[in-house]
Amino acid sequence: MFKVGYITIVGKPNAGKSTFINKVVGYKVAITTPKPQTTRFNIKGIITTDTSQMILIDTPGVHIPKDKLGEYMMKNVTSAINSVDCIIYMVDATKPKIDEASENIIKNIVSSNKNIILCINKIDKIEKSKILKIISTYTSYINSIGGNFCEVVPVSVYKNDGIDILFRCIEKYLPEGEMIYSEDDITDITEREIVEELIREKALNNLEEEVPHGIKVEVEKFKKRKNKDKQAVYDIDVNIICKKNSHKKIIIGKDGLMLKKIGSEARKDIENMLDDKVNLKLWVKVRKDWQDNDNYLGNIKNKI
Ligand SMILES: Nc1nc2c(ncn2[C@@H]2O[C@H](COP(=O)(O)OP(=O)(O)OP(=O)(O)O)[C@@H](O)[C@H]2O)c(=O)[nH]1
Ligand SMILES: [Mg+2]
Repeated sequence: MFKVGYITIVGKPNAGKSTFINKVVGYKVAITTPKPQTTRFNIKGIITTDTSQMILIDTPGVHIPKDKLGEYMMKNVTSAINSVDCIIYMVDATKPKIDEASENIIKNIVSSNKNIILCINKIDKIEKSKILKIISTYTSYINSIGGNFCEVVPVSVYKNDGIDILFRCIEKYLPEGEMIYSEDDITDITEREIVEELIREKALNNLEEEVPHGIKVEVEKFKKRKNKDKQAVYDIDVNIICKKNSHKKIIIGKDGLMLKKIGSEARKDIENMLDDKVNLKLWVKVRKDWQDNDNYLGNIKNKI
């Protein structure tokens, strides 16, 4: 009785969705930062065991879009909700208030008629006695709009606490079937895309306020060659696109130091992933209003 199915993880920005997917897949398929709105498109993490194949979909944090980029991000979420067997609704235990954004997410997932698991993350940061109150607040709300959670699982992704229970819960709601992906597959994101995402992660970590949220990273060249010592080297050329000249200045930094920092942090992670040396070149370009221009949003649109 092998089980196989799709599970999507939805929630507000910063709930820990991408951290969760990386932890359970055992590989960094999605970037994570302390800043909200890190993830921009759906990323699959595939877990195959003796009893099941779970295809988990990490989605962008739900927010009110300000531009086309935001609209496509939210369309990624809607399409993930409607194409799965089970939904994990992830809530940050340190920010348990049900606000308008939470209400909208809950209404949306209830109207999809799927099995919904409430997963309360970051319980390492709160007193255990508070968990029951959070559960009852969310359960009362979903019941008041005619829905219900089929399971409720408090977890700490950091401490690996509750994850095995969550997995057993998910399996219950998956249909029987044959494997969709091969046993070795862990994700659908390509190496090129991971490179772009890793550079964006370093930009988010090093730059303040709206600057990193206004950038897009595009790999222009991604080529493997042998150097004179016959060692493999990747030549990777990348454009960091931002929307204003003033942002470009900040990204480059005084004497180019900020760009160097972003580049050297990203290079380390990229070398780790590719397991070879990397020659990384970064250029910063200004494209006004790229966030509202379909020509620059293709990769995010294609994930819907
Ligand atoms: N204390 C604690 N922090 C966590 C836990 N899981 C994730 N975090 C932190 O929460 C922050 C947000 O994590 P992400 O995984 O990027 O959150 P996300 O839900 O994917 O956010 P978006 O992509 O913006 O929607 C990061 O700083 C994580 O390190 C946890 O179990 N405990
Ligand atoms: Mg994320």
